[in-house]
Amino acid sequence: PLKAIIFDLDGVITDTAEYHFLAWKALGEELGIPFTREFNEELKGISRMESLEKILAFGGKQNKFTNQEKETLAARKNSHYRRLIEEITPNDILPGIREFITAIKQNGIKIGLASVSKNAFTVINRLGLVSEFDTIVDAATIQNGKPDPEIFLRAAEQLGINPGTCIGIEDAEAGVAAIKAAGMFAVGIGDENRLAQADLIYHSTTELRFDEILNAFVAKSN
Ligand code: G16
Ligand code: MG
Repeated sequence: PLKAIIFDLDGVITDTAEYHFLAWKALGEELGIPFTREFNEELKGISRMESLEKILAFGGKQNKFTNQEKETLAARKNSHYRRLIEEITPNDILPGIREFITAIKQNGIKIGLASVSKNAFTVINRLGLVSEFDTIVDAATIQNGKPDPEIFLRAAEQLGINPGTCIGIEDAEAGVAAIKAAGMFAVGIGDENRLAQADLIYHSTTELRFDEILNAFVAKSN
């Protein structure tokens, strides 16, 4: 039986995926590395340092910086990102998410957060959603970013339940891969080609329907 729904944050609950994009794009411009939205898709759900490595490799500059310089570059991106998230209010919760959370709770299902962002708590707090979550995984305690299943497995462990009783919701290819590797049912939000590994795909958060997702979960478990 279904016991919990575990959410990704950026791009699912709120559009901070856009802010990560803008902050990395600004850093890319400073470094002379042109940045496209298409390339940005590969960064979604990927940790800060790994994202920087991918960007440097994309620009052919992977060997141009010392580790200390890389730390400085990552910190610069983060301060830009933090300026952008200061403006977040509860109005920035993506459409359909509040109703979806209400439906989950009415059905007695637990809610978890599995974001690899070290800024996740700040964002959830600014959205006014902290009390909605039964568990929030602290990204600082995670060794391996998505697509490794660690963060989803940790969320299930913190809830004291089996991963097979969980549904994960993600907008990133790496995130859907992490959910599947954790042995959970995956709901993807976005492009069906990119998220083909998901068990159920919606184009946008407005389409999320608890009953439909539950039926698909039950059908797959049988
Ligand atoms: C998020 C984003 C990534 C970001 C990562 C680390 O993960 O999708 O773009 O690089 O967190 O964020 P920070 O630099 O704030 O620690 P998720 O898991 O919420 O999609
Ligand atoms: Mg995401």
